[in-house]
Amino acid sequence: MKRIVILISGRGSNMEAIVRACAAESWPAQIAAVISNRPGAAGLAFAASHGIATAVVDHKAHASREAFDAELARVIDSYAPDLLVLAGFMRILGNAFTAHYEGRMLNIHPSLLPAFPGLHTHEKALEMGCKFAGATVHFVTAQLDHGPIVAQAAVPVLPGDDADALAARVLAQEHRMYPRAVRWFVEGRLAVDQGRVQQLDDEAQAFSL
Ligand code: NHR
Ligand code: GAR
Repeated sequence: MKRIVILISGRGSNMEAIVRACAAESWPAQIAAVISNRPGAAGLAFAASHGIATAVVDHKAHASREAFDAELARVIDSYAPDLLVLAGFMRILGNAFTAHYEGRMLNIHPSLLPAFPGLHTHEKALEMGCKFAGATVHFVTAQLDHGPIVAQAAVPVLPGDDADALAARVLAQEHRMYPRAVRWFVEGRLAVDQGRVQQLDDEAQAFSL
């Protein structure tokens, strides 16, 4: 059984989609813990109600980013994860942290990378007049939102969209794509070669409406 630790900061709907798929599809994996940097994160209650261990590592209780990263890694490693999943996790992680988990840490970012790394992606896509938007699952490296791409989901930008409407359309695709990508990892179906990720069964790494 592969052990998965999921990091959240808020609602946790992607975490919830992964927890449900892991159970419904009987993955050879278990969610060992859900950890939040925000004490009030709504996703913690869902995890606890499903019998999953939860923990909070509050970034505000640490004097520096390095101290936060070190405490977060200490708590994560107490659950001995094979895979670390960022699911709406909102703190930038330093080089020591990313090096420690390199090759076994995934993130979902709400844009079609390499467009719009960082925050406020839906506002930026609307501002640029993009006709498609989406989300990307990638391996996490030291460079923010630049790691090897595992999967992407594209959705149309529709006339009259505001950031909330676009975010909701993207989020529905995130909930299909992220569980699939995590399952590929735990089943050993991903190979990374020269920064590019191959799905070894030739399952589509492109998702769309
Ligand atoms: N860390 C590294 N090194 N590399 C990545 O690819 C990372 C990462 C940490 C988080 C998620 C990412 C996203 O998908 C992620 C990828 C937070 C920020 C941010 O600016 C940017 C990107 C992402 C997550 N955070 C502010 C900060 O100062 C705080 C914002 C807040 O607390 O609301 O850390 O979008
Ligand atoms: C998701 O859309 C995710 O892609 C995005 O935040 C939302 C989290 O929702 N992630 C980021 O913006 C990371 N900086 P959730 O908590 O319900 O999964």
